[in-house]
Amino acid sequence: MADTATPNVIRRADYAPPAFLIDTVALEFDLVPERTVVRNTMRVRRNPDASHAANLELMGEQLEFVSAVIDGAPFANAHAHEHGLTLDNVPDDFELTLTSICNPAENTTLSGLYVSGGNFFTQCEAEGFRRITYFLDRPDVMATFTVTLRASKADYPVLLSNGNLLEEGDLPDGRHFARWEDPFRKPSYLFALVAGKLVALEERVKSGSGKEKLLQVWVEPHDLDKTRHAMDSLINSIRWDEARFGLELDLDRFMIVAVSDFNMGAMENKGLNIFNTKYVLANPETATDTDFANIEAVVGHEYFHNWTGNRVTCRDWFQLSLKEGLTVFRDQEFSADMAGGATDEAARATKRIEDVRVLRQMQFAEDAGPMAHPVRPESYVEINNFYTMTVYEKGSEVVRMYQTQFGRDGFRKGMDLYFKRHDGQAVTCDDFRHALADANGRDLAQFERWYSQAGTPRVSVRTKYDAAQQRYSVTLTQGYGDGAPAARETQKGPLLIPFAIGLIGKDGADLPLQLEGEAKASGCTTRVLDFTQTEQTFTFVNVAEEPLPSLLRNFSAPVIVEYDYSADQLAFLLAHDSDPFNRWEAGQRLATRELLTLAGRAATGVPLQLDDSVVAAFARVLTDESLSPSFRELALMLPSEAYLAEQMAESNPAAVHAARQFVRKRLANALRKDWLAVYEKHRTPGAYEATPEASGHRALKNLALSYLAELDDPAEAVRLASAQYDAANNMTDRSAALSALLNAAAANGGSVEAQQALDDFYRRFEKEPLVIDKWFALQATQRGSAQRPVIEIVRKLMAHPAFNLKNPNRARSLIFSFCAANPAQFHAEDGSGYAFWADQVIALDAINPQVAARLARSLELWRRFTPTLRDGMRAALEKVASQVKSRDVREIVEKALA
Ligand code: B3K
Ligand code: ZN
Repeated sequence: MADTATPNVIRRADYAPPAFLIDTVALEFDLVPERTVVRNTMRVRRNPDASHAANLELMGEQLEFVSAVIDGAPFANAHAHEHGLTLDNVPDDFELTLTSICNPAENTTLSGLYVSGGNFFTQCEAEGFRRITYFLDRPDVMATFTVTLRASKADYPVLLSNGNLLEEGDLPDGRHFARWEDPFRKPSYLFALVAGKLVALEERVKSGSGKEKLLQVWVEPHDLDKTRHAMDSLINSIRWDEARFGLELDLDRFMIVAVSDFNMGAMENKGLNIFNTKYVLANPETATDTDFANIEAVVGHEYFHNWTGNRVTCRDWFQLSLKEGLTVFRDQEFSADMAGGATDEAARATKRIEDVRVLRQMQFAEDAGPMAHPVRPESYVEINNFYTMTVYEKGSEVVRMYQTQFGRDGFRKGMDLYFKRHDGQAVTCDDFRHALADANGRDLAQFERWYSQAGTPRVSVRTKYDAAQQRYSVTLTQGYGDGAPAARETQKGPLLIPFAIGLIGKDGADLPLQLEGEAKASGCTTRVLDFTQTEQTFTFVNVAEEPLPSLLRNFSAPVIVEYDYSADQLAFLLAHDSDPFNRWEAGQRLATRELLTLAGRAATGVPLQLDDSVVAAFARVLTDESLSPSFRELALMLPSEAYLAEQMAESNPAAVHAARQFVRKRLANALRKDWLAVYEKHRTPGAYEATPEASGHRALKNLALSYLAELDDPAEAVRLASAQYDAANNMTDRSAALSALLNAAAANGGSVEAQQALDDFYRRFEKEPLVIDKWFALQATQRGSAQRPVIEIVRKLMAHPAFNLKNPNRARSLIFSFCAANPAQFHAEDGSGYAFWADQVIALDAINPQVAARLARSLELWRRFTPTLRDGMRAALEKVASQVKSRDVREIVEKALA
């Protein structure tokens, strides 16, 4: 994969198989924080399927080379350099032993081998293994690994690596060892080791075929009381993958280890998943319902990778969505099944709505900016920058579209064929598509464009009813609108869009559907149209009355639908659509339209007003006890400020904030009695229950509280919130109460109640880092006011003794929360937010480029903002560009400024 024209750009088109293969790897570690010696013995041979190369080029970074031995004899022709090790004129098939030294104690990048809280951990995906030893560190080189760990027994009593434990024992000088073997071939990015003072919650379960499996969740001793939920989630994941996909756990032992310094959520290393503590540790006092749900999803996600990612892996990193899109789809389906089984459509819809909301807010925005790329990117500078919403979330939507077309059974057939063909291989997105196509006897050539075209497709819809003929025609047109410039380059032709549609009659019930040419109505009231041309008309016959179309039901494709609904029609859909997703969608469209109109007015100083009919539509949802509480909560939550700002011709965060606040206040004051009634009715007294039902009640109740905190006279809300804060037996209620107190006090520059609660919260949870993260985040995302801008609070908190820039969770809780989740305050006209951003990106760049690059992305849409803000953002980006050191951040800011 050599560079071509532009230096440092890696291109998909340049893929070439490796000149050498490595069949076995035996690693020996002498673990010492400042100086770990790694001995790496590999069986190497020429790749019969690659062109000849005389020299073996191994990747290596930040390593001190000690020695190379080939077939037992010292090898003099080995040259270490900045990017690795070159061995000149090597034999065709040989044993190579390399010795090198690394410094885990000083490794603040959290990539490779590093120390956190006095324990050793690794993170190798994507290219961290080369920071541990010299290697062909690319996913199409797969080997079996044995690993010997040696360390001080007192300091590192637990020694873990992938696979099965072969032996362990004592060594002289207070040291001990453990030897592990992973029987499955794997790429280096799936290697892991852990060493330290840890304890485990253990369970033994029988897998589908009756084999006993040891499951362990390893944590620091004081966290053992927060492991039950992760263990339950793991057991549920194992059961689910057996039931839904016939996939069984293939190792005798499966371990999860929690670490508090971690760049992302978790990592699927074979048999030894390493997790950010945030996605493992939970009990009712410290974790919210959202945390519980996230843990279930991430535990599932990493476990499901064992088949989709590990048994079948990626040929190269351009294929990342092969494992990530597919595994996100699997974890979404898992969570939906856990919430609603296969049949409770309303409960499943809750999960679907949440996922689509994330996609639209984050992935659509990515598509509209300088980082827009296809699900299978064509090029990158730093692969870690491509673990994106597009690869993950849009990739998941692409996988979901196979299931939408073929049904669950057809999708399962495709998966079975995929494993039958590719188990043990490193393959491509095309291989996956071919398996799905072949198993279902369908030509999916056109579907390939979903992998190669960047940008969010737009589908505009025109409808016509012919009363005399009882025909209803739906004309769909697809395109990309203006799109981002980066996206336009890759657009080649129309997509195959599975477009789900229903027709609703005047009474609110679905009409039977019969397409022209069909003998009779199909019996289903939702049809998935095969929309394959730039413009295509679908005609329904025997349509007795003029229907209202319910478009893109359950969000059957990741597109933007343009259709001219009237406000009354949206209110009607919100009240009647049988598709729960579209019911929610109608409310969001209604709210978005009103909010954008209001934001336009706010931007030009025109007084704001909201039509009573909109208030009435929301009131109906609020008071409709036949709807599930979790659905009501989602339907009553207004689109986020970031999403709204992105919909404006020129993003104006202040105007969006003013508009959204105006509507929240209006809904709060107009429906005060209803909010209060809902607040009372949905309390969940007694012991905390982590069920979807109970969490739905809490969500709705706490939404009510947040609206009540908007009342012109918030005294009653403050009383309720204070009482809820004091009485809470769970973090969901306690943090919601604290948030309500902070926001109720914002207009007055703070309140005694809010400050007391904040102080209490800190004291109560001082020893729980994940809760202290919440304490920082709540303050960073709170509403501000002219006399009390949040930037000042954030700056003060940066100096708090509990703040630590080196810990990614802590950096995210304060800095990212402010820069990415408090748009109205971050985008202050005076540019103070941008100056802060630049300082933090530069500071993080020197510590941890991956985390810095994530933060850097929060200004990438700068061109879409109002002129003053645009200038401020450009200046900040230029400042970072002039000082940046890492390839990671450089790629982001250069693309943004290009
Ligand atoms: N595969 C990892 C992500 C690795 C990110 C490297 N920068 C976690 C996951 O998606 O499951
Ligand atoms: Zn993943």
